[in-house]
Amino acid sequence: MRPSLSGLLTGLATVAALLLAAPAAHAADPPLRDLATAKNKVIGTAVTGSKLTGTYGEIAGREFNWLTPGNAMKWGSVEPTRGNFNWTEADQIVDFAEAHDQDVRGHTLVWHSQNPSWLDNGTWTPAQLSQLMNDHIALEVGRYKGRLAAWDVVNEPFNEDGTYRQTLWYNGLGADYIAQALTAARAADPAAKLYINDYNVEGVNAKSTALYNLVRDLKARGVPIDGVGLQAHLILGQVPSTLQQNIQRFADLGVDVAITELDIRMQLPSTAAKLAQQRTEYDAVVKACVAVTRCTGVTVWGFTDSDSWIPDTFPGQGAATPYDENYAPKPAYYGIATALGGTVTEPPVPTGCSAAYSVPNQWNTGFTGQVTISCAAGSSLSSWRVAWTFGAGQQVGQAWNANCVQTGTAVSCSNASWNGSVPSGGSVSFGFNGTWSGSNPVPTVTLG
Ligand code: 9MR
Repeated sequence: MRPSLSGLLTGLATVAALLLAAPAAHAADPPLRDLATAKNKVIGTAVTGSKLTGTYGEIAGREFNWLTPGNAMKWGSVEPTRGNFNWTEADQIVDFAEAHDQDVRGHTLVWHSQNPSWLDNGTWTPAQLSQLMNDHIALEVGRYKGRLAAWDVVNEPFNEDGTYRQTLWYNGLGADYIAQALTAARAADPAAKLYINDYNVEGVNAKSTALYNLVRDLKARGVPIDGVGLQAHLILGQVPSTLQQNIQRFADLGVDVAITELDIRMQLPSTAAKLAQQRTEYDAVVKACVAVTRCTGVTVWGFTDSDSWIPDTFPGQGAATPYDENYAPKPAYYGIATALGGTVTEPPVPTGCSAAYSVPNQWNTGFTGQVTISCAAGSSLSSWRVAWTFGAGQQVGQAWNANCVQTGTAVSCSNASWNGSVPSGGSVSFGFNGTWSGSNPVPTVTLG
């Protein structure tokens, strides 16, 4: 179907607006990791190993100087059946980190969740349990000895009221499993910083006070404990007012503090107002860490909304991370940047329609490209064409949801018969397979 003349004119008008308002292809300059380093802090993200390529890998490497494997180092991932190990994803992440001059936080050794079923379902005497735990720590920490900066040795040991969580470990070994685990980890890698990590311990409350008392007692006994991880899975509008005070009281015990899993979730759909509030709250959390010398830094639990655990676990909620699903930095990104002392040039509030290019997947000589055409409130399109130049020899192959042609280095993709219309506040995506060699830089796309 051919677009109508009036549709074309609307399209042209919105494209003209886009040219004035298109967000910068790259976020802040300098990247977050440089800002953090200047403040003597680190900025990290949880990552999925298989995604560390294309745009995801580019952002993870450029913006962050710490990585935490989101799942790859958990017991259930590395030893799914007893005695059979799978280190593929964990190794991939550690290799990526070393290639990008990043540190790695190992996550996590002793937890009640994501254990292999052979472990959860086994019947163990205390002696066997202790042996299993110590062997696991010796093996996993030993494997990465000298390569990891820190380990979340014990994860989530407390209930909300500050009592110990009844777990495989607590029920079998008593509260002393924590001291045992820390001691085993220190023996396996004396250089790694050893942490206890928990959630809902960001403010001063019963749970964080239990953690505080535990750390104080472990220190008094000479048990190796270097730090406390405050996960910080927060809800929009509910950042604890005592966050900085709480960080400070742990620091005063003589341990480091890290914010290890920051995200700030909201009820969907996200709106400009909610995203602005989220920015303020990201800024406040990072500032609370910057304000305390022994707060080492902040790790976000996934940097893009497309790699966040929130929508699966809390249906109807999401938009919790600093980048949107198409890898565009959100206001929250600028909140982090400014809290780290950056003076960022922010893109203007989007108006009109724009096109964003990303590489969701890349392998040997092939890749998948994705382009999303989005219209801000008040603008719409009835047909579209996106063009770019492939400057590094890339070649478009099969496309879906668009008709693409490449002439020399010039690529032009126009809407399919069914997706020319992009409503106000809506978006349309298309994808293609391509080939590359040498490098595969992201081109600048124009919507026209
Ligand atoms: O991000 C992780 C997600 O992919 C897993 O499905 C989930 C299972 O519990 O674990 C997530 O990470 C958790 C982290 O390991 C410990 N703190 C809470 C995190 C969110 O559940």
